[in-house]
Amino acid sequence: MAELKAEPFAFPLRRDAVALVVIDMQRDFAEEGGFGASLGNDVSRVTRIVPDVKRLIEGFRAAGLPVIHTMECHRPDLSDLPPAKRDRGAPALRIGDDGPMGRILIAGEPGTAILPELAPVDGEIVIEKPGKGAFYATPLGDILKDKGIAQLVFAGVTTEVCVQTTMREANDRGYECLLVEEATESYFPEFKAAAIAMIRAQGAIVGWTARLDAVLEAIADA
Ligand code: C5J
Repeated sequence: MAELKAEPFAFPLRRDAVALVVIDMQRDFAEEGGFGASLGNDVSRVTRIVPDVKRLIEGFRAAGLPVIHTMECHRPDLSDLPPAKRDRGAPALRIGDDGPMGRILIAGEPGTAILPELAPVDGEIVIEKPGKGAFYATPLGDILKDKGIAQLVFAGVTTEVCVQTTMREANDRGYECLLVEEATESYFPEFKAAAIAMIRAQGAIVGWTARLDAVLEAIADA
């Protein structure tokens, strides 16, 4: 076991049982014309974390540790899209509509793809998820069990929606969870700060948070 400097106290890193989960680093959340922009958000906030997410992914790959990617997306026939999700709010484009990067948040469309700089390499698992949490209606739980994974390091977007939802799902399932602060982002800086505070409050009630350099150092040494 290696000690990783984290908040609210050191994370007991287990090299034999840790995986990185990169949540929804998709064009639809990071580029003009996608889902995030259609909701009126400043997507440049997401683009800015790409170099740090890349460093994290490359650190895990160099250490020979598993990297799992998720994508929020729906079937082309929308059979996994609850009307309550499609109808919510007043976006310029709804899920399933035709946009400049293809149909919004539909599996296989160009806009739904993971950003090319962060694209999965051969052998990495990609989870397509219809919900905000990555455990709901996906094989993620079974895959982690098969691989003997007990600790999850998280990156991706958005901090308070899909990242935090997945961390809470994982925490309830018994995983030790850690969020890398520079490798996650929200369209709302105050929501990112609040999510980080909520996660590590009350003695890591949802999990730990740590700086990118501390994570890279610990996984290289482990
Ligand atoms: C959202 C996500 N925010 N990946 N999705 O709708 O956080």
